[in-house]
Amino acid sequence: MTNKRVCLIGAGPSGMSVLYHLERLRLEGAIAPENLPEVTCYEKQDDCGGLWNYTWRTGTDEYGENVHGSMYRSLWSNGPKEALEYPDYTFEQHFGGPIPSFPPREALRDYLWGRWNKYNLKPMVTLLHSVQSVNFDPAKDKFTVVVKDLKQNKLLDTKDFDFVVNCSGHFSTPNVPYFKGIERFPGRVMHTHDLRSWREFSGKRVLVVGASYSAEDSALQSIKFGATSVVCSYRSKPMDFRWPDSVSERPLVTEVGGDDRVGAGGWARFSDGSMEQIDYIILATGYLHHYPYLAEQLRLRGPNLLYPAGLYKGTVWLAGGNNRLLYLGAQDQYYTYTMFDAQALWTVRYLTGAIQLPSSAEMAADAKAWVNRAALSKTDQENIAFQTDFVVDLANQSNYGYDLDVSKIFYEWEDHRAEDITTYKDRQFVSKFSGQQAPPPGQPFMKAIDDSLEHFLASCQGK
Ligand code: FAD
Ligand code: NA7
Repeated sequence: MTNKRVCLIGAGPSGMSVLYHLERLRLEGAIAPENLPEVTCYEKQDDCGGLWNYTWRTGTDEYGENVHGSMYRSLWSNGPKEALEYPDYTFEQHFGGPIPSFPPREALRDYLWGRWNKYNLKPMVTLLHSVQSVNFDPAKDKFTVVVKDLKQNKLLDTKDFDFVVNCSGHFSTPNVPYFKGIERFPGRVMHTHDLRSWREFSGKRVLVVGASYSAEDSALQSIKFGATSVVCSYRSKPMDFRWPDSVSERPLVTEVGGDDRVGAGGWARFSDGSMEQIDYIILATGYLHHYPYLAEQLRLRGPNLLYPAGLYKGTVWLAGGNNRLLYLGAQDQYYTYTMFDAQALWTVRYLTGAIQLPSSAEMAADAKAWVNRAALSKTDQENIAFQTDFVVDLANQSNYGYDLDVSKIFYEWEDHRAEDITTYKDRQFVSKFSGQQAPPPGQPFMKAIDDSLEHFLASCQGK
């Protein structure tokens, strides 16, 4: 019998965690050679890192592929690092000392790389290869996968795989709603996916549509970089933070318009009948589950949820009884790196035969129970408790070896956000895994501009 062949799509934090645990267990001799899967990891970017790789590009890249990156310059972690810290590789281990709780993007990327370098994972990734199609062939009982070598601009011969592990992320294809009159709006309209620099908002009046993380950060970043006013428009409920005076919230925008003469501004009308003069529109309206390369019957669809339907353990694809397609990181996220890591170890245990699936009926009932509970989860507290249980369940099933429950940190973080949305990133937490107390940041978030790793480390107290 030949070893199972696995196609791993994407080398962001989720995909890299699969490679990490597989290699760790292999080196520990914990996987019998006959159970060791042969994994091919395809990544369309030129490096591992997923969204944590900053790119200046928007739209399509030099190979005509959709640009994956949604991160902008001046992006600081929106949750405390203590809530995403890997228990077996702490921030203290990586940086050799304490760092503040809310590092900029480059510092988090560096941390991820530190853990991946422990097992020299990069050579295991086939970079600049984009998966173009995945079909399941019942006659062969295999997935047939077509991949494009981007540098050579060449489709490779179709390859057969026993499993497909989809780690392509779901915060990359923007959800772009239409608002009446938007085609005639005289200013710039952009989705947060295409945002790279906040400097162009200096001196402008900005409309932000949306009421979640991207909307919150868009409002704060705009005023940090000199926007004169920001109006946030919500569909369901306002964010209701104690905003600075220059930020306000309105119900859903119903129409936008303006004057086409050079230098003239635009306006927005809201469902309460009020109007505002605006220069720019930022659509912070979230992202789509978008997997165009997956065959129709293998495609996850729907909104951004804590527990998307149809996935056993939030991971195994259930439709049509095809349980050899797995989705990692498809959840809405409070927990991030550690959730992907628990999911990855669970996946590795499954791929290596250490975890056996129950019957289809049991899997469907289990998934349904989680979906039903998620539907009842409304408040941040309930959502955090829900995701904590989800992560702990995965960790228990896969013998993760550490208690990943950091709900107390998340609850405290929510309290800080409610107290003052402009200062919550200046607060400090204690690491559950190193016991280390974080120092205050070198500069408050609302004043910090230089997001480079070099500047961050230099400005850390004690460095
Ligand atoms: P991704 O990071 O999206 O990686 C997916 C990988 O798959 C990419 O490298 C992509 O190139 C590759 N890929 C996609 N399609 C193909 C294909 N067809 N063929 C080959 N490769 C493919 N999380 C936090 O913890 N803290 C934060 O502060 C934070 N801020 C965020 C800010 C923004 C603006 C966004 C959008 C997200 C943020 N996140 C944050 C959440 C982020 O989603 C996760 O931290 C993490 O990056 C998800 O990892 P992933 O591996 O699942 O997906
Ligand atoms: P989210 O968290 O999925 O939120 C999307 C927001 O966009 C949410 O408030 C939605 O309102 C709103 N939305 C979606 N469609 C519309 C329309 N048609 N009209 C008005 N408002 C709309 O995405 P984010 O980008 O904020 O966050 C994604 C990740 O990036 C996250 O993990 C962060 O770490 C950064 P709703 O509340 O559903 O009514």
